[in-house]
Amino acid sequence: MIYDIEYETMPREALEAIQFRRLKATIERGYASVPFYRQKFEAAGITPGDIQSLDDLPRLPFTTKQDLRDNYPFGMFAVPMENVVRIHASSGTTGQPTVVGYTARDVDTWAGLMARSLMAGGATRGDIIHNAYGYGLFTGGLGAHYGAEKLGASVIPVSGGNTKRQVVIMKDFGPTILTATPSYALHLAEVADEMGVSFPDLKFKYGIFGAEPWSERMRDEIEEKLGLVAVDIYGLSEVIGPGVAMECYEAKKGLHIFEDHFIPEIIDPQTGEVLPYGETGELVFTSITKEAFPVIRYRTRDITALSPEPCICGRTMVRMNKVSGRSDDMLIIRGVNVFPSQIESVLMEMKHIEPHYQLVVDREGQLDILTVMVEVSEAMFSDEVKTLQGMEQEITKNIKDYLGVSAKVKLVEPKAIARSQGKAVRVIDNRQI
Ligand code: DLL
Repeated sequence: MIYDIEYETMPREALEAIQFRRLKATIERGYASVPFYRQKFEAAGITPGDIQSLDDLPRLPFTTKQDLRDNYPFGMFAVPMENVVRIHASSGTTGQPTVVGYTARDVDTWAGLMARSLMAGGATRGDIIHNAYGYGLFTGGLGAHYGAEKLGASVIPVSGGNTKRQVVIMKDFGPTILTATPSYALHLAEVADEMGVSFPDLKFKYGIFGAEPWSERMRDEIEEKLGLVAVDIYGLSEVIGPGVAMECYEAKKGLHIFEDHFIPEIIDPQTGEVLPYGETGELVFTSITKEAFPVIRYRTRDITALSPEPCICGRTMVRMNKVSGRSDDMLIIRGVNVFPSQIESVLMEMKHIEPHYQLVVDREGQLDILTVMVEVSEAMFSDEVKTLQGMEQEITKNIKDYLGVSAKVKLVEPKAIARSQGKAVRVIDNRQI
């Protein structure tokens, strides 16, 4: 029995009453146990007693990634170390890693959330879950693993890498659910193909993919190549790991946020002002049940919008749109803002293009130069150079027409772009060097 499931269809008022009670407790504990929060509150002239309703949440100061870094490694923990049973860390591609901790109860909460996520994504206790998220400091592997066990499914803890061996396991064990990053899922299918294994003929029904942005067009591509239903899962280490929000397989349209544990807000990233439903901005989360590492108004830097529209699955929890990218991944090319996922959408519209691409940004003088490297199908590449040139021009035109950005397009041979076992590296920004 997965506890907490009743929250998913609760009337708004009842849910908000629970949220407020939990929020109060989190704020009081954060204030009492984490010097950082006390100082921040004091500087803002606010005490926990000033928070009288959910509407008062925006009065609290934000917490940023930099704040977590300043308190590296354990300065944000709200419980003594003897109560911490697990430590994870985010990869820290843009600086010092962020370290997060869990009490035994937090691990249990997280497992419950992941079980609920897997269920929303189509998994049942009768399923065999091939878990190709990386195990280790990254939260993907262990997060999905504990959730699968909590659900009562059978989990294969295969992690990322050893791709050929994974294909053999998939063929022999007959897993029915695949959990992986979308880019690694595509790589699995590609290697299967090289080994003469038809991926769509395997037993997979659902793929639960996340940890990196992927466009709707990429979803179509994956569903076709892998022969499964692809659903999106979202989360971040600072908030708990995967299992913060999840698409339902019924609608596949927006991710239900587990609001009995996390309160979402969308803010204008420039002014910090809270934006209404439907407007796109930066996602902010307050955790309301975590013990070891509570976050209060944490700025995720992820860009999305919230929708309270009822869903055909019956869940009443607010949905967030697919994350288009992080504000720090946004490229500003000669004044035009563009996310890699938007370029992905344009590329995936075209025939003979493979779902493997990389964006290279250089600076020549004062000008930013964007080069889009994308693989084309084998047949195309062996064709005449003239055809390739025509295709490059067509992609350049489409990118300009749809996104307003001038890009150089370079078609490359199949498998020319490095494959990743976890999150794909979509952007190489040479401007920072
Ligand atoms: O990526 C947790 C996770 C694991 C989520 C497995 C889903 C599946 P971090 O390594 O801390 O945690 O990275 C979090 O990844 O702020 C987003 O920018 C991005 N991200 C995560 N899920 C999605 C998604 C895990 N579904 C950061 N769509 C987040 C787009 C995502 N971006």
